[in-house]
Amino acid sequence: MSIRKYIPYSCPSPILAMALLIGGLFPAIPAFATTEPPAVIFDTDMGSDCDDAGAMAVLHALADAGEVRILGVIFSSGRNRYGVGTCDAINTWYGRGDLPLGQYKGTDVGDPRDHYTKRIATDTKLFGHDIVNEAPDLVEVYKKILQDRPDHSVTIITVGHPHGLVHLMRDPRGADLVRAKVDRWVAMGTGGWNFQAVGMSAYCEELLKKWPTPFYMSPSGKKVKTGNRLLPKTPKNNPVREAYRLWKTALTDGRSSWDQIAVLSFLRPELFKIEHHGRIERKADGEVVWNAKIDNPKHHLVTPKISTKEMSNIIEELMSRPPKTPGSPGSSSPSKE
Ligand SMILES: [Ca+2]
Repeated sequence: MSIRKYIPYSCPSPILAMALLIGGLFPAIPAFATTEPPAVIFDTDMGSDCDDAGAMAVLHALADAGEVRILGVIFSSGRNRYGVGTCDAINTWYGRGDLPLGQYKGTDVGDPRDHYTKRIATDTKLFGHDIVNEAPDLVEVYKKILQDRPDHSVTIITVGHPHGLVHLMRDPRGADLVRAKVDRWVAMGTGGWNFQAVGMSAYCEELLKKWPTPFYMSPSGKKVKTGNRLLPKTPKNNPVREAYRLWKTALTDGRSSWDQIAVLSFLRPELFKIEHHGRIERKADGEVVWNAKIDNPKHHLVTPKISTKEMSNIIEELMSRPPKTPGSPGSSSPSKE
């Protein structure tokens, strides 16, 4: 349990830095910050690609290892109701079926294509979960989670279209809570999809302009293929395995790992390099890019510093770990495929 592991990127405050320094120099003195893993709200567009399921598996595996505490899961797509049920199935698989779940109630943002979530979400018998396609409004869930947390202690990780953060900031109480409770926002993005496509472009400028906390962008993952080596050997009622089985040929050929890398960029910072000078900006054509020439002190770019193969091995292993406390019936029965 290293101090570094519990201070991803940077120390959130001078007081905390001093406490950790003292704790490091004099191990007999307890450093309070080392006893609590970082707390994360995970915001996903589960359904149009399978790396969201892989990222949730990585997050749960790290939670099982005591490296993170998951506070809740937000499903951001308004055009596919079953993503939220798939999030519940995955939470249930890892013994966290009672985690708060939020859902976008509008229909203006989201990928209508669904490769796997309806089949997983509606099969409550196989996966043992209880939410199919309905959860409370995401702004209310964000606020409920944030209001009970210590100041500047929560990290929001978005691996889908982050318009929920705009709705949260438009809510006066939500904006106050973001300023008080959120330490940073980590986003999978740049390029066109998450910040531009399927309705997100209407929110992008407002989000980049108004978001008040440090913002870490993770753009990497296309060449890092996972889901086809160890994941197929996990039980058939593992909903993460099922997401990869149903998403084209991901379970046999693997799939890019953008969303898993965004999770690791926060929780395994030793694997990444961070550029601090630059800013995330939206070009006239809507594309979101990193501009290294102009600095926004709150903006940071995070990219892997290990090889594609090393990253792939780390993610595959994390995605395929058995749950520490399985919550789904029959989860210990091995797959025969
Ligand atoms: Ca995604």
